Amino acid sequence: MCSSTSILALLLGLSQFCSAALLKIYANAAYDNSFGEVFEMVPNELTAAVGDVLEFHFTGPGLGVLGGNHSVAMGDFNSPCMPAREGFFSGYMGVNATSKEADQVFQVDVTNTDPMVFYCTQGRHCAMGMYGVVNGAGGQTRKAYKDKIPTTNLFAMAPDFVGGGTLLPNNATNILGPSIFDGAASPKSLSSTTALVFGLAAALMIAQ
Ligand SMILES: *[C@@H]1O[C@H](CO)[C@@H](O)[C@H](O)[C@H]1NC(C)=O
Ligand SMILES: *[C@@H]1O[C@H](CO)[C@@H](O)[C@H](O)[C@H]1NC(C)=O
Ligand SMILES: *[C@@H]1O[C@H](CO)[C@@H](O)[C@H](O)[C@H]1NC(C)=O
Ligand SMILES: [Cu+2]
Repeated sequence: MCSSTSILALLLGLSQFCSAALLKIYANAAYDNSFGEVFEMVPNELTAAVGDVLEFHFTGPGLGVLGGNHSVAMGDFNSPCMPAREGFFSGYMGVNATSKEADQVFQVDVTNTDPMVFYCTQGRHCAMGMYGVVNGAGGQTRKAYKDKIPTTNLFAMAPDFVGGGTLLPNNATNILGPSIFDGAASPKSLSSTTALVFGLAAALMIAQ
């Protein structure tokens, strides 16, 4: 229930307590010293209420460098890295190498609290970890989805439409999504050392 008009809420200045939440999710490519290349959604498990908005950001080292081109689509719990029959798709978003984000974000309205899975349709990013679940429950959790992904060689499929959400100009710059590979570690940013290592690794990959 909304409690914004309660005296306590007013006293505490919690006028936003009952307004819809804007939940930012980062489709992020990163380099982790332990795991190597990391393709992730941050966060990859979240709870959302009807009226909330999911705002997808596409982040990483930038276009032209490994992993700088992402998307988000609603998935199907029964077919990993394949689109839901009716869902949403952002289209492909190149990461701006200066801002480390794509120049647009994709907002999706939460209209129910059913479990919902989302993933990046680019290449093998989904199979490599770039997926997440909203309101996971029962047999429809991130873990259950993960267990259905056969190998890291699975190529994702994209919907044949762009829609189900709204593309907006992105006003954020220099936000590198925090890395929590597979939900294991606590959020962290790339240190400059890690970024340097990544840059070298990326340069090597491009050179190959
Ligand atoms: C981004 O990826 C899509 C799908 O692989 C591709 O069609 C598109 O050309 C890529 N965009 C850029 C700018 O490389
Ligand atoms: C990339 O980001 C920079 C810094 O925010 C911005 O000035 C520039 O216009 C962006 N590039 C494009 C193509 O939008
Ligand atoms: C960015 O700023 C513009 C201009 O104020 C606004 O129209 C747009 O909605 C903003 N984008 C987001 C994601 O809030
Ligand atoms: Cu991706």
